[in-house]
Amino acid sequence: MRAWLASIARGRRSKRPVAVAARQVRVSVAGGYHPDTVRADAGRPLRILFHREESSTCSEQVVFPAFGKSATLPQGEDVAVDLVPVEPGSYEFTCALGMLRGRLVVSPAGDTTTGLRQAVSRPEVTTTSTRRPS
Ligand SMILES: [Cu+2]
Repeated sequence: MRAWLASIARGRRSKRPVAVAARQVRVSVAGGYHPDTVRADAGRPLRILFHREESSTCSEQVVFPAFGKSATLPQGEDVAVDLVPVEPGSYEFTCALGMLRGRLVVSPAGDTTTGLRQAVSRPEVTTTSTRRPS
């Protein structure tokens, strides 16, 4: 049954590979990253648009070590960093020398409850309404 469901899920995904729109997030850079936490879903393309609002050379580079990606951020320009996070988890992004720090938090695929998960996982919120009357 599990394998069957998994094969259906796989089939659906391979039939419509472009159905998942990229999530786009803007991050401004000025003495740090604002916001400093970016959320993403595993398997869903992510575009982070960095906008550096300062001339300090400290923040001229942004590096995503876990993804082998980096970008130069000219002052006052939008620079896109495109990623496809595969594994759920928490990943750091930093300036070239690691002084400025941000975080990319990747939720498991199909998890649409990002940000609500804490509330949902509380026992008193767990619903019993899906249980069939016997
Ligand atoms: Cu720096």
